[in-house]
Amino acid sequence: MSDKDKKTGISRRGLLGATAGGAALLGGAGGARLAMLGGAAGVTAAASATPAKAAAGSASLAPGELDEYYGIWSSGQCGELRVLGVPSMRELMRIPVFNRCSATGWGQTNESLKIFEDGMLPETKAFLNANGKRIHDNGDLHHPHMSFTEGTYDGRFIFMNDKANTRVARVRCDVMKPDKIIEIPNAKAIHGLRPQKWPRTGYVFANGEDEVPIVNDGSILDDPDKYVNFFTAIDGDTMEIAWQVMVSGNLDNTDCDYQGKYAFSTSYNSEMGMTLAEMTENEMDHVVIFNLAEIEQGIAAGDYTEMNGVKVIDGRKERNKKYTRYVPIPNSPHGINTAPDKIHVCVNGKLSPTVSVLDVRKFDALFDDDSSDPRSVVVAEPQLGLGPLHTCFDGKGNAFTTLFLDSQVVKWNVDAAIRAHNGEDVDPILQKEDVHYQPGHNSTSMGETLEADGKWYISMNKFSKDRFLNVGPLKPENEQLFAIEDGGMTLVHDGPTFAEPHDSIIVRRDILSPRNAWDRNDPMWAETRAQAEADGVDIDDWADAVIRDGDKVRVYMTSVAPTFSLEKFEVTEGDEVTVIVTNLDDIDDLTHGFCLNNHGVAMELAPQATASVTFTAAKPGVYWYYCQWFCHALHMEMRGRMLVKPRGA
Ligand code: RUQ
Ligand code: CUA
Repeated sequence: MSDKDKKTGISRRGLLGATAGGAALLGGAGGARLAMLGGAAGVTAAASATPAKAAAGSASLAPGELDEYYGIWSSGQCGELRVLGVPSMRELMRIPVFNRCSATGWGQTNESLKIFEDGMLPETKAFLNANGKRIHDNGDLHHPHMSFTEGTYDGRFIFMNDKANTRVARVRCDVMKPDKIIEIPNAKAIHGLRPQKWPRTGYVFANGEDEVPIVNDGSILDDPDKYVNFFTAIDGDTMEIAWQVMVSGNLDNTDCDYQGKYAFSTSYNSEMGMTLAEMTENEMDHVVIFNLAEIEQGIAAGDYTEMNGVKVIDGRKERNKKYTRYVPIPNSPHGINTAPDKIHVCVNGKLSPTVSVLDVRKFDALFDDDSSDPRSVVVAEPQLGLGPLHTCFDGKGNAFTTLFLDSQVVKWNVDAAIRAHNGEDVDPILQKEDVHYQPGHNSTSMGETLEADGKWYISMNKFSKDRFLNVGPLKPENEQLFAIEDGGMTLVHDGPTFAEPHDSIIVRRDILSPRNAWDRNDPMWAETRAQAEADGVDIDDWADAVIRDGDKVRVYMTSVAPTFSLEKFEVTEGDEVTVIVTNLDDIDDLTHGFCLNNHGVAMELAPQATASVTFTAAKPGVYWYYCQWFCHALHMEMRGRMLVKPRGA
């Protein structure tokens, strides 16, 4: 145990034992579940909704108590979104987005495949179809951010990037499922992503990280002059591309102001080099500032090139100082974070020990006079430590910056840094804390909004090394939660996570209120329901039907715990079979599933959902299907048979 652990003096077990946890367990969710299994299915779990009241600085909640915040987590190369409770750090949900999910059938159900396919570029779709593969079902999900209205989270959507396959997805906060997954044209490897904060989202800004030849048709490899990068603005309401800006340098992270005037991206490799040596040659890279009004006017005036159906503005360095300005920043800057004071933007130096503080009020002058010195917007550049990657804020004028190489977080005061920059003898650094180990992102509760409340700080650490039991060559990563409300930093949680706790936001719980059951007429099921109607099957009632349509068979059934409306059906070897199931149960947490033996088929059926899955009937025989989500005391009995008859028999 390290000194740090001893220092916290907070025992989670002690707190659990000292409260009325036992009573809460019986009267709360546990009790409701027992009652339901016994047949009293009308009991809901709502009785457990004791208001959360975590003592300041304590991460422990008694059983049945709810967290004060939703933590919205990315998962890096897992491609999914995760939901945690903060401060307990209990993992509440995994939401498959870019990945194929065995439990829910995401990436296999027709409804999810439609979302993947609707957002695919035509050439990707053609290529995948020609090669017998319907979708890319992996992703690298780095940056989840909620939609904003007037500078704070509005609980509508969560947007996120997929670096692996150049996509942006949107998750609906009412049902916590994706409804759009779009592939971005022209750009390659979407990395930084932020929704517009003011007046609302509005735009979702997305950075293309990897440069590509302007005409990327396989004829150009080693001609650096021909390579460019793309900054993309997506309309967050329609999820269509609004416009793109062609830039110089690899775009890394992005953020925007609280005025609705500018977006800005860090950029490494201003050299536009292809090898490591070439990429790190310059001492200075840059931040690109995008002037939103000028870009919109440029588009309206026709000052763009159309590339693959997108209006692209040329904002390359030294081409046109109307749309973009390039601010030199030392050295390969990475994270970029706007403070809740609405004024300051912190640019994290990565290979430089500095964070450069920009003042957004100085941006107008930069665009008004294109001979002005771009460095005039830098109002402080404190030396904080080695490997600064990301910064977040407490809403009280302080910033927290992760130091990757030092394995520390540094807490510092923005105003003091500005005064020091102006020659005053003050040290902006307030505190340094060790974290374990190599932190990348960090976040504070509500910290990227005007409602930053300075209560909790998360350090997302890339390495756990010796911190946990050895599980083989592949180690988990590590997350640490600090209580910061009293002005200090007290470690209250330290726990492993699977790849990769890349980034997170911490959202006050009153902002989100997801549904407990689907609306039968939700757009997610619209196409499937239309097919049922065309087939004359009323899936709103206890119904079953087997519709044969050439070699296609559509099998309809409904479910009420613990039965499917159809206990058996017959198809022929090689048929293309679509099974459509409506879960008629509308009780909280009464999810069924449909899983078919030896066909690689399974899907989730949450209350009131209608989901469907299509497969080819395998070799002749009897195949059992069953409900794979534990739903009832007779869950094991919730099953039926598919008979596959020999073709030609
Ligand atoms: S970037 S570790 Cu992909 Cu979020 Cu900074
Ligand atoms: Cu229905 Cu298990």
